[in-house]
Amino acid sequence: MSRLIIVSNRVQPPTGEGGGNQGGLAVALSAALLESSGIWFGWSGETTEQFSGHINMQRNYGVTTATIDLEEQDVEEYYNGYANRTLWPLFHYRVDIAEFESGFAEGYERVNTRFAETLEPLIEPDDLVWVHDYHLFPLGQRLRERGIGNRIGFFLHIPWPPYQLLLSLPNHRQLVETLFDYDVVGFQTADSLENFLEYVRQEMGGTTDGDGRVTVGDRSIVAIACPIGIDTANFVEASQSAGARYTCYRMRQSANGRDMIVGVDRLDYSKGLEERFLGYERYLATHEQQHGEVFLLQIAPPSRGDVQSYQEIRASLDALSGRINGAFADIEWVPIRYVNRGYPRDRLAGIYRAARIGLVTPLRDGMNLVAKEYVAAQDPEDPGVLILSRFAGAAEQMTDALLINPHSPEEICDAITRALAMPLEERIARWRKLMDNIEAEDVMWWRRRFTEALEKAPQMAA
Ligand code: GDG
Repeated sequence: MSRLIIVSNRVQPPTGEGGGNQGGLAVALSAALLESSGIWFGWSGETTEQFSGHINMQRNYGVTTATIDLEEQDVEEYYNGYANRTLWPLFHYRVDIAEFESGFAEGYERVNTRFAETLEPLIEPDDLVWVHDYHLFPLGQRLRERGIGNRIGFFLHIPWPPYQLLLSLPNHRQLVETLFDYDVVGFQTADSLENFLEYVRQEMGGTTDGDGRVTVGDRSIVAIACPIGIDTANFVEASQSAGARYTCYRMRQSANGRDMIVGVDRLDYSKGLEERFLGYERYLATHEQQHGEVFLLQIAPPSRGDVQSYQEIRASLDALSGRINGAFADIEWVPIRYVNRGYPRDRLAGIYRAARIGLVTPLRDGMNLVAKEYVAAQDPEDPGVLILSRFAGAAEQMTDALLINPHSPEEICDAITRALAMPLEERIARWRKLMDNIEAEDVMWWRRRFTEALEKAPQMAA
């Protein structure tokens, strides 16, 4: 087995709590690194006055991490700028809020070059290099320029936008060309893969064959749809832990016989939180007899607070939840419990299990792991119902959820009505099918599928 080098913007080494507080992705990647004695390389999250290229190597529970500090200007232009104010909105179809500043693009190029410069000496001839996500599109190209001939793969965690939308990005072609320095490029869904291929055919005159080979000029890569899963066994275990059971019990006590609907999301405009609140408001407005019988618990830990659009969505949700609670609450019942903080994984699992409905309404999402975690945490004998946006990547696999258009308050309202009335037999039948998929295509399956494709790829000459 080749040694694996994983590169991502941030690095999440194991914490030694049996994966208890580590996300599924980190658990899966750590397992792969342990097996292959690999290295996880990325930004430390810290800033330094002047970039030195100093690598901080650490070993945590058998996993080696290598991190570098960046300058404040790097963080502003590369991370807050190009990654999160240009690419993130555009790739989530929000060209209306994407910002196109040339300074951001320069910072993005500079940091990718810095990553390549510092990473290069760590790479040995037989290593597989696996680059993650939109922060690092050009990294493969920067490594090739330094003579790295190893197999290098790239996986995109967010959606790939439709061809016409991508044209609004200045220098879009330059960005897409960087993907042709990888051997394997993975997308979350068939839909994203098709959008990518459409761009390649229309804009680059490329050709595709039935085996996933994509050719432009003299360069061929393999492009695959490879949907990420969760660490299902670990999450099921977490949902049966003492912490989860206690949290579930406490939630049910505090629900006091009311049905709970749960939403868990990073506070991000792509997650459709406003639309969710509006759909629930519609439900309350049209189901007066249900007042006092149901409530929505929305957990939304803040993220990317330095970026203005994130400050705006936060203010807007504060106002909306206040308005809805003001309009409908009475002295013994509050329709929305809106919580701006995160919880440990086992407690989260207990909260999912206590909820009659998992309400997941992104306007666009690469995958959405919360939908999968909600299903994994359910009691098989009395499972809740997943309501899922058809615009989440997860909807391609999770066709037994109640699929809705999150832009329509009516569809959200009708799905809540249907879920609350759904007979046990139907709930079990739907849950079983969802669970079968989550068990079969878990995060280890995803990781194997990608690394096997990468191992099979013909090695290019340096
Ligand atoms: C990107 C893509 C893709 C949330 N609150 C708490 C908490 N979380 C955890 C969830 C879940 C993770 O964060 C969120 O994952 P998502 O998939 O829902 O969304 P993104 O953060 O946007 O992730 C996405 C993913 O990458 C993987 O490829 O699915 O489409 O956007 O695991 O549980 N975890 C804990 N406490 C919280 O309060 N412990």
